[in-house]
Amino acid sequence: MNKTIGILLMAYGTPRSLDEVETYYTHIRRGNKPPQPLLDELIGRYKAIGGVSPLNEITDEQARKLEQTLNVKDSRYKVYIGMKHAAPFIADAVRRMAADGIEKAVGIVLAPHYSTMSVGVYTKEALEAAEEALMKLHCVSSWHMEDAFLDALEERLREALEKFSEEERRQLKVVFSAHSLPERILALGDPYPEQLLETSRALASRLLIDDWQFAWQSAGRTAEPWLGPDLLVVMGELAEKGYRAMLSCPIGFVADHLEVLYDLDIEAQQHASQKGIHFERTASLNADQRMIDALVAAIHRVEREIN
Ligand code: FEC
Repeated sequence: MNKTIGILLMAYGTPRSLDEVETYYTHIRRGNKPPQPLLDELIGRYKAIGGVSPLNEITDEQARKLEQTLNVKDSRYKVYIGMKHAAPFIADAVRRMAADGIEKAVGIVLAPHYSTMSVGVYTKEALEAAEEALMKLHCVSSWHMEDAFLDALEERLREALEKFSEEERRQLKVVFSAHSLPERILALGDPYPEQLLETSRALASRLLIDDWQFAWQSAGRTAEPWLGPDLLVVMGELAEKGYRAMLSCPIGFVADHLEVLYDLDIEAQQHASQKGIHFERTASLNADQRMIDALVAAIHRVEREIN
């Protein structure tokens, strides 16, 4: 029997060049080509962050460190990357594991909070592929309250608070955020909003932050209603209330990518300067060792549950 445990590390994926943006966007839209103005706008956002997103490189680094950390005590783990919207796709990674003779695997998504429309989609694809390949696969559903994850974010918040003057800190709003989703998830009793609030409350309580709120960001460009309030709307309201300082902490994301480097660092930053607000954001976790430790803890939790 093959004793190697496969780890399916699932990530969003990003185009590797501007030429791949159309194929990528078409995949996100479930095979529907984007209208030209939307495609041009998306290409413009990638150009604004330097042409490509660093997401694939960060995912590779996270995978390398995860395998290294898992194998410190017991070298029986092999990490495979499977992506939602770019190659290697999730099902390809599962098939590669099976071809390598892996019989048992644990899957985890590089997104800490569970939603049927995000993590649920990754895990469904992975489980279907595993069933076809006759491989045993169990997936972590969420890891938003792992101590190591909260420790890493706590440190990022402390560092970012230092960027404000003492006077600014007297009236500063901390805004936790995550990717918005269509409002219809609420009718499904989706745990996503509550899990995000759990992480926000835990961090606020660790840092004794009273003045905080949660906002949604990066809503899709579709006709249906998306969860709000949107971060930019919140910023406008804060300016009207006399706030001059805002610290953004995008707890739903673990890496630097378009939704952070464009939506926060460019779009929200421009909005803030128009509103007279000093805007900062917490640095992304990327391949921070505590982030990796959080993944390891969540993987071991699932292993204990299945053994
Ligand atoms: O850096 C990069 O190139 C990739 C950045 C990226 C991340 C990301 C994470 C999440 N998304 C989630 C949900 C949706 C839904 C739609 C949607 C659309 C896009 C588009 C781009 C994009 N997303 Fe994404 N997302 C990233 C990039 N996302 C580009 C298309 C243009 C646009 O709307 O901005 C709407 C799909 C539809 O049209 O039907 C829904 C969620 C996450 C966080 C969890 C995760 O990482 O999986 C949820 C990173």
